[in-house]
Amino acid sequence: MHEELYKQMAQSIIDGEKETAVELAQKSIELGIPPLDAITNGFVVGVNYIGDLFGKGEAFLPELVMAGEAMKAAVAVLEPELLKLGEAREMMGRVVLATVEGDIHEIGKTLVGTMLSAAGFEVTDLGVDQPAEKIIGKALEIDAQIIGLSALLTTTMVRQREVIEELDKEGLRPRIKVMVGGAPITREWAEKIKADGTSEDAVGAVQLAKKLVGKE
Ligand code: B1M
Repeated sequence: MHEELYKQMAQSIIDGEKETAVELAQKSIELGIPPLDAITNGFVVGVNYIGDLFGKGEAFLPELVMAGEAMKAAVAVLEPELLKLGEAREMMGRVVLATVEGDIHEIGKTLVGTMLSAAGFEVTDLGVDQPAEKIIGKALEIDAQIIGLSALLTTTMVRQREVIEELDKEGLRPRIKVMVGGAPITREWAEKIKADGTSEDAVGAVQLAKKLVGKE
């Protein structure tokens, strides 16, 4: 079902057609397609495809940028729908979310933040390229139970470890738990840097966050 629409969604990202991507996102809402299905079966397929081509040197930075912009715009249309799905009745906990220093990938991190909000977490999203001090400072300021760190580059994933080491140095764990994620992040990496957990996607991130605050 909706295979044709999903294909068009993927293609709109591959072509970097922001307006088309937005229209298709709106169409999926009208058709009653679950927003996360539209994202994962449609738009993500396109962004992964262009990412692979870029990795192989068969697509170039401007194409990656345009695909990223189109993806961001489509997800922004679907975000309110994702939030509506939340049947949160109680406050689950406070989360500070950020993409680590040196890394400007934001789409997956924002999606994780939206899903956490829908599940009842109070999310402070600091955005991208955030240094450890700022992330930890904000977590202390709002008395967060969880810090969520996203990294999409093999060169920036080490920054996740820096945040954890800094928290350890300050004696702030286990009071503040750390969850890590992003395309290059594996369970082995999470264990190696002594994170409290990782997940492959936004749905898993919500399950993990609930577990970390003891509200599974
Ligand atoms: Co970039 N980029 N990029 N990029 N980019 C990748 C990551 C890359 C794999 C592409 C490739 O070469 N195949 C590659 C990294 C290679 C590597 O490190 N091994 C790469 C590169 C090289 C670069 C630049 C260095 C390119 C250059 O300038 N030469 C540059 C880096 C700039 C910087 O950060 N300093 C760069 C720039 C960009 C754009 C700005 C053009 C754009 C980002 C736009 C934006 O975010 N506003 C972009 C994009 C779009 C991508 C790809 C194609 C797609 C990323 C994305 O949005 N995916 C990506 C290839 C790929 O990943 N397939 C690529 C969709 C999103 C929903 O998924 O972010 O994985 P994702 O998030 C998922 C999960 O990972 C997880 O849940 C999310 C939802 O399911 N998750 C978490 C994420 N964070 C989590 C946190 C959690 C838990 C789960 O807990 C806290």
